[in-house]
Amino acid sequence: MEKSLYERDRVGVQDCVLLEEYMSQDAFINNLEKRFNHNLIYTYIGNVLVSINPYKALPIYGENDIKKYQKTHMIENPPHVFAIAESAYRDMIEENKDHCILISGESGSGKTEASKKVLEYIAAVSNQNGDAKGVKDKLLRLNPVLEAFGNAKTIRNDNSSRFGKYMDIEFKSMGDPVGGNILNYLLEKSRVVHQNNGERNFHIFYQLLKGGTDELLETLNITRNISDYSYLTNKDNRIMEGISDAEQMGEVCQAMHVMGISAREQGEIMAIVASILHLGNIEVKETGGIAEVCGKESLVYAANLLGCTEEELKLALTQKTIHARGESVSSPLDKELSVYARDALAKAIYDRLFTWLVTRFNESLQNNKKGRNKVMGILDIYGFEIFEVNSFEQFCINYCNEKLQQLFIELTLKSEQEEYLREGIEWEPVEYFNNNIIINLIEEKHKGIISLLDEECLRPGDTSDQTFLNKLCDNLSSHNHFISHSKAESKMKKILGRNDFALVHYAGDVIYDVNGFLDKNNDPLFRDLREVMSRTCNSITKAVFPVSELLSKKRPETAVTQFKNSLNELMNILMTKEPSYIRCIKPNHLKKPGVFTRDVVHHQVKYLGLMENLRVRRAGFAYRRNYNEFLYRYKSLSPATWPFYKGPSKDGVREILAFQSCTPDEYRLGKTKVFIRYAKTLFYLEDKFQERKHSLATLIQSRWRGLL
Ligand code: AD9
Ligand code: MG
Repeated sequence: MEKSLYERDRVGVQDCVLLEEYMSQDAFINNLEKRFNHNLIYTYIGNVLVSINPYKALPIYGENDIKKYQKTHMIENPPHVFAIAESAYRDMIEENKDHCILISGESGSGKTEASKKVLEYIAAVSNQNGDAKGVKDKLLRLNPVLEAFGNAKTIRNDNSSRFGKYMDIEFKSMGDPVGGNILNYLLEKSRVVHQNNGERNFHIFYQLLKGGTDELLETLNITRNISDYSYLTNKDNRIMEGISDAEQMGEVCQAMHVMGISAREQGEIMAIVASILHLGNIEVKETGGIAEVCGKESLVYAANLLGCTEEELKLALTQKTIHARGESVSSPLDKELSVYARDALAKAIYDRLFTWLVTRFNESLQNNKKGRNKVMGILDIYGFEIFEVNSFEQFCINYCNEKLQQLFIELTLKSEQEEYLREGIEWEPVEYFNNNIIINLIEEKHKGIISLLDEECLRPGDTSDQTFLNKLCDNLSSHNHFISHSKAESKMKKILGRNDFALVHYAGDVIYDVNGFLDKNNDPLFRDLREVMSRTCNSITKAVFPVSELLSKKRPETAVTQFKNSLNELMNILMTKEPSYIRCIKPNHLKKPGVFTRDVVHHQVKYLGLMENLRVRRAGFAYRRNYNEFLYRYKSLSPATWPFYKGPSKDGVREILAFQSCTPDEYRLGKTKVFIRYAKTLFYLEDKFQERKHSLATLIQSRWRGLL
């Protein structure tokens, strides 16, 4: 176990801001590795927590650990996710400020686990007299349901969240939780109909098949056999080691019950889940270019469960009706379009069911008491992604990370600036890379990538992913952060295909393949299907396909515009709060404990912008401390303050620094705090302090011996 903030050789430095080798990425990673090898998975960069996934259960989250962090300051204990939670929670109550904890990192790095630890900590330390038990119970029960419907096994993580989540917890002034609200982002709905090798569909499908009662399965006309369902059997690896789908089904149902979802509603939810499995089994054949549903059984089951007639569903899956000037004309679909329509329906139903669940949870968590409460937000959102092939989803995710990076820089600089102002210290400009230029490239009105994509999606006539790419190249070629095939330098040209464009993100270059951009952005669901769904007897399906949507003359917003708007709303929410950051890193791609692969970590340090973090944090003053605290620790370092000192603490600190020959360049004296510019100054003082402590201890011992 670590002893002090300053212990730095054996187990590395707890706060990288104090690393002596200025800015070296290698030194930074060495430090993380040293600590990881001692099971010290947490390290600070100032008040940013870096967390490395240990891939094993560490005994650091027990009741005693919670107690250890309760009512303490961050510097009093070793770095920990509890320290971040404590500091945000305490500051929220004492300073009456809204807080948010922003968790980022690549898939499998431990974001969701960290968010759960924050929740558990808050639940443990708040409202210990128990009258908010109901709300706390709900907050803790949310995750199993959200994970059942929103998580899946991927090659990177057996329990990968396939959606972004921002959750607000509301507190009364004394710090008791009274409610909450969740915002969900961009569920990866394509997983409902297709999974890559070694991956699974969303957990709930397997949980239902393995854990549903015989009676339920009979009602839903489903078997326990995963291989009976084409949406579940595209690939291998269906059974997840160590996790029991059957057991989790029980937990999910119980959690839904606690969240106020009635037995009838739960029945409807499971009917929808099963109907999707049946939809996937509907086979389509083609005669003379006209699609025809074959194998009626699945069609009948799906229609029954959704609450429409078999005929209605069949027609909507095989034809398209165009309404114009009061008349409607139907034309048959070919097989390809019909399969496309079927899959689009499955995806849409699932996606809307997920949002319905979130809405229901929000109703259940709503705090009806009037009055302004304080809020703590937790953001568990996808980190920067760069795959072999990067598509529309990576574009959205990386755009989101650009926004979060911008927010980080703005908020950090803002809070630095405010602190300097408060302390009466002259503001010294910090050099950093401002990623506004990339955000503008993506979201600028009329000229940015999003506008150009929407334009191409809404433009009548012959449009395709290729025409979109041409449009990007025509409009953006001169932009420094946009690389087209024709503009690419020879090295890049080799890897940049004809369907690709590249963006120079703050975290590095990413090549995007335009294939599928238009379709994913338009996300069409034929009107015939929407109409049928709006008339179903399953009240959830009916509610999530409202008639008003059919009547509306307005074109629905494209996927990217919806995402942009919801991100901007999120930024506005976050801007008003005091942020804390948890940056998660996975130490290897093998999901194994004890393995620290430098290359793998290096890559993430880059994509998380951690060196940029460090630079911004260290640009001004590496270290700051209250006069009283500083004096208390170092008073033995000057004859003016040792052994007794009664004057103002600021003067005492000045005496200490002068006696230790610190130059004016090394520090500033603010109104309540001393600011130390370099880590080396602090280490110098600390070494002196340790020496002095040692010699004082020896002196006292020898006096005692003399007395004896
Ligand atoms: V994804 O973007 O949703 O795919 P996350 O959320 O970053 O991803 P997650 O929290 O799900 O990753 O962690 C992945 C797995 O690592 C967990 O299922 C645990 O098995 C393991 N993990 C993560 N953090 C810890 C920890 N602090 N202690 C022990 C951990 N195991
Ligand atoms: Mg997750």
